[in-house]
Amino acid sequence: EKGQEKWPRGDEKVWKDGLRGVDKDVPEITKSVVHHVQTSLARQAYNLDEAGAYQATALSVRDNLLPTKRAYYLSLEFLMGRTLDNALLNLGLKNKYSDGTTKLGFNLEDLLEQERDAALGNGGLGRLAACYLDSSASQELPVWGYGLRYQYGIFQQLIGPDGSQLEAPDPWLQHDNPWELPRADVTYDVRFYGHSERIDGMKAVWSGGQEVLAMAYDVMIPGYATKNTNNLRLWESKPKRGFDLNSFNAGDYERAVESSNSAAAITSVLYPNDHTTFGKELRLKQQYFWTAASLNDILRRFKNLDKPISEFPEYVSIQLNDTHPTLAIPELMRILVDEEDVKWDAAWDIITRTFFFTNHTVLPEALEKWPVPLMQHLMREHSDFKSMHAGNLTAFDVVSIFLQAVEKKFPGDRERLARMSLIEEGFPQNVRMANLACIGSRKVNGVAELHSELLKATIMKDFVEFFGISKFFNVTNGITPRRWLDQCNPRLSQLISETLQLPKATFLKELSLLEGLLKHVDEPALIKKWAAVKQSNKERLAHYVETTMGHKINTQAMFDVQIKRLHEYKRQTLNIMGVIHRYLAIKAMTAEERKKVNPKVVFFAGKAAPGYYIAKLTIRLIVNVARIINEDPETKDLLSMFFLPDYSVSLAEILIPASDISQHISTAGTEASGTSNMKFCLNGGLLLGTVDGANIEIAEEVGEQNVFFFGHLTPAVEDLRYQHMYHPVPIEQKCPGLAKVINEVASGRFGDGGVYEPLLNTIRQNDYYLLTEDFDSYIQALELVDKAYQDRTGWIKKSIRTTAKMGKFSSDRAIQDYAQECWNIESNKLP
Ligand code: T68
Repeated sequence: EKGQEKWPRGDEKVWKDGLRGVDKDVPEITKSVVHHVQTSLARQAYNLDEAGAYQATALSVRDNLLPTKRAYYLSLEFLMGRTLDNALLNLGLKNKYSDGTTKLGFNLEDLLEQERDAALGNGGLGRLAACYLDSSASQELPVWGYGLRYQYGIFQQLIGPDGSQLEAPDPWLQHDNPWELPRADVTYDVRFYGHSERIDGMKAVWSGGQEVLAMAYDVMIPGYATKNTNNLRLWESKPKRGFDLNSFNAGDYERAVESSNSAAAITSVLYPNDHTTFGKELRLKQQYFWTAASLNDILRRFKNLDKPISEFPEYVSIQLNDTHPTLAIPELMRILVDEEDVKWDAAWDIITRTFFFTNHTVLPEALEKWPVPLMQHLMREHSDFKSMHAGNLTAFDVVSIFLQAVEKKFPGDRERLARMSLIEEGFPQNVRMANLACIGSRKVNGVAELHSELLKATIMKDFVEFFGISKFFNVTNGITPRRWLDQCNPRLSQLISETLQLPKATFLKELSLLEGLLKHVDEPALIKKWAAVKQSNKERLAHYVETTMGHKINTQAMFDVQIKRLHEYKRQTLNIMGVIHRYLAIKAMTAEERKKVNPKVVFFAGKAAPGYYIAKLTIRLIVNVARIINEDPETKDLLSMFFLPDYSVSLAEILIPASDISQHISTAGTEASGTSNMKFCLNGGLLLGTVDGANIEIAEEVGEQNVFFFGHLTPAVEDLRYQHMYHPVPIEQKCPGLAKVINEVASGRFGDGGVYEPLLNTIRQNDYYLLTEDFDSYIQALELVDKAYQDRTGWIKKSIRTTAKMGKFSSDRAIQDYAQECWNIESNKLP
């Protein structure tokens, strides 16, 4: 009743003890109810009414019916994009909110444009994490994400006057972020540097150094068409004490703010490098800070269950998204052995039943390694691998114990030992994170069939021989059809719903139902409507380009799109060389011949790592070639090209539905999976690609007659590289078509002649990514694409067939694979 409240209600001590979750005298029931108030309801004793108390009590009772296991997805990147539209669609409230805002004098679509992307990721790996959260919540699977709350996301890309990429910071938190809930009540201390001492020859106590505070921010992840909401917990680093008053009093202001500065620095910025490692101390600090805070949180939640620590893996599975969170393995060892009194063997057993590791690349330069001295400096305890007395083993004794086991299985095989060791010898020594992640995990997976096979045959070969094949498996990536069909292409989603006579929610949750489209593929009415949807999406893109870049686009032309991080292995260079080749060909044609040309607009977008010189040069070349050909009155109606700056999730949502054809043209064996290939195909875009990554599985689904494949296959790549190395053939001989294009660029036809030499030399010399080997078949494939596009009805049929067969690539399926193969979790669905 009003006026007579006493907060909290009941016994204050009970509430407090429950929150601490440690006092064994407090009855389990109150503890569990308080736990639900605090975590499930995110409320506190001070504002809890009866309805809330009912919810918490019911949840506590429900726990007795289903003791749920949780999976945690540890990812240094979550590329979420915008949230409002997604939340409205997932909640089924978009139309109502649209009416509501209209009544208030605002257009909902305009309001959606106000939102800034949450761009806490580089590319595929980060966006995959975001899709997986959506699928977990939508399927009511208890999967929580853990990441970092960077002050600055991926840099903003600008194009300078000379066509080069410029980088500006992305202060995405400048305005209030309504999608996060600061949790000042959820904090942990994380220690760096300092020293550790062994007490009684048993436990180590770590002290001194720098202590920083990890504070949680919770991001709600609404499931689609369900009340279920999962949580993404992002950590922010804060100074533990703020100002150091001693220094301050001594009048040394700079020293006083220093500690606060360096604590805040840990989560200040997302590292913009994909596929390279830099060995920066701050990056390692990020990794340790994040894994330590997340493990503390996971452990605290586990302790609320009051189960023996040996049962930890029965309640907790942790997925490592690449090697970035691998420090969680030694950190959990440290906690178990030094803080929880678990014996070394038992602790290692818990570890290897808890962790699962996903690898995202086989490129050698992308495999993480950290210098041993840096690790030693930063994390005293973890790198204390000298002290090997019984009962006094530390995390990195894993090295010797593991190698002893290898030696036992393969006696005398010194080379094998050296390859499998966690330590790579050298000055300094390095820790190989992939080896550590592999031996500390229950299972290891790649992200597409071919990639998983390559993993087993290359970087994990020795480990397959040691552990056996069953530790290694594949989960082909997936994408969420909520964002990548319904949200980005509402017209297509509506047309599919009408054609299948199914509510959207039905096929958006069971994507294989799209196969029902095959029955209708020959219906002229559907073909017409399908084409109209594509046309309107092309007009939307053209409108975007006109308003942002001031260029008018011929929307009757074929739209050809390549959007992804700039990287030599992804071969944007092959695409640009193909465009120049086409330009030169059209220039050489008679007016009569030109009438037969299929008009085309080529779109590029993507960021280059700020220190990746060749990738940045590629952007510069694309921009400058575009400037010439878009202004050439002879050809511009037949061929134009655009580099759209500042690629983002939101820009992808405009580009993908508008594409007729998209390019996924990596050197065979280099692209682990690719996920944008799936997004384009789901939206009825056809695929031009190499036999690589998930392209292969897409072709298996839609049939090879509906994709355009070219280029050498993976088994040939190694031999070809060997040939290039030891029996080089001049490019004029090897590939005259490409040589001609390169000479045009070198001659300065597109400006800045000399500046492109380093880029051109990567092809002329060595040609590691085999452009000279694939160029001719690439040009042939482009011709086949043109030919197919001339038959517009045939093309639309291919488009419908492609969409129809995308069921496999739903991230719902991928998450089910993980849930069953690894996590052993079930849906929390309530009756
Ligand atoms: C991508 N990797 C793969 N890495 O390249 C792509 N790396 O084939 C795959 O589809 C995708 O992962 C999802 O599995 C990345 O995106 C990174 O972004 C990255 C970031 C930091 C360090 C290393």
